[in-house]
Amino acid sequence: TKKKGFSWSTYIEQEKAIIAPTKLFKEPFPCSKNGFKQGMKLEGIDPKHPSMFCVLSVAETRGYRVRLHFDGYSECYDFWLHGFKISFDETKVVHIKFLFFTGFTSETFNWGSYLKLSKAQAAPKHVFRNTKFDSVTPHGFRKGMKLEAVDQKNPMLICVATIADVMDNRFLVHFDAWDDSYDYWADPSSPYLHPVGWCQENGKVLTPPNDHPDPENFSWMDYLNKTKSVQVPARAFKPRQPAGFQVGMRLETVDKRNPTLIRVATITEVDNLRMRLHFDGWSDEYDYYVDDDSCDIHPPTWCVKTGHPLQPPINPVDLLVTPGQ
Ligand code: MLY
Repeated sequence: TKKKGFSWSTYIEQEKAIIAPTKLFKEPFPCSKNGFKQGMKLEGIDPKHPSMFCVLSVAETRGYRVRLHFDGYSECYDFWLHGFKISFDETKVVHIKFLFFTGFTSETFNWGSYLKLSKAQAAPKHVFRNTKFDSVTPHGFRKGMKLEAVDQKNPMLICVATIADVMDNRFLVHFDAWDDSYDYWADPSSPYLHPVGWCQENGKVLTPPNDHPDPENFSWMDYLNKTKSVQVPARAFKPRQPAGFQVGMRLETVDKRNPTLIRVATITEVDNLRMRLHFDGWSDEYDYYVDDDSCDIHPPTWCVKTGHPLQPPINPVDLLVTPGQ
């Protein structure tokens, strides 16, 4: 028998389910075409090492998604992004820290000669999201300022942190006296950031800098004095509210284990700003948690509208092997 294409309307009717309303998604449907083409080169942040800006090539495009490759590295580090998530700032060339092809170091690297040498085209400016749009409101986060931040690699920990870099409306959070592998980019709406003194006020344990001589008796006042630094002003923090997703809503979501694929999923738990996603028809062991502003979740029909394949739900019955066959 020939398989028919997946249809959201049929599926919803059959399952008596509800779809997640488009308005709940941070970036619902792109309003322009994806302009990235295979082979184009650009600068980007390494998602596994966010303090590093790297030279990338577009390896593949799928509808509005782009697979990016680190020049000079194995394909196993490739990662997927949405076209409109890729921002651009030409002044950031100076940030390239991590180059690995013969002939260049981060000091001698020069886009002009690199493009000539590799006979490649730079991704033109107009295909990037206009980051200036995001940077209209000035905010109180400045380089060197201190704050209390959740370590996203160890989410139970709230730690002493510093703003290490600022780019448009985003800034890099670094944990004091730790290496930069825990760094991450955030904006003022992040729920993971708090002003100095927040832990104490809220009865939470604050993890002091890794090299603190007397971790039991950490004092912000002494530390700010000693490091001659100031805190991020409390008014600069603008933590976002839950988007309003509810248990049972259906959506399209990237399969974490195989990010090439987007699947039909159901929200099975909502906990403030986080939710648990279940892939329809699959075992619970593949469920995973996302923030409700994740760029890996999309409203139903996103794939068909942006020209990306959608993996339909599997019928658990299809997985059972009939004895004797
Ligand atoms: N010992 C653990 C936790 C490290 C926490 C680092 N944070 C505070 C930046 C580890 O090494 O993974």
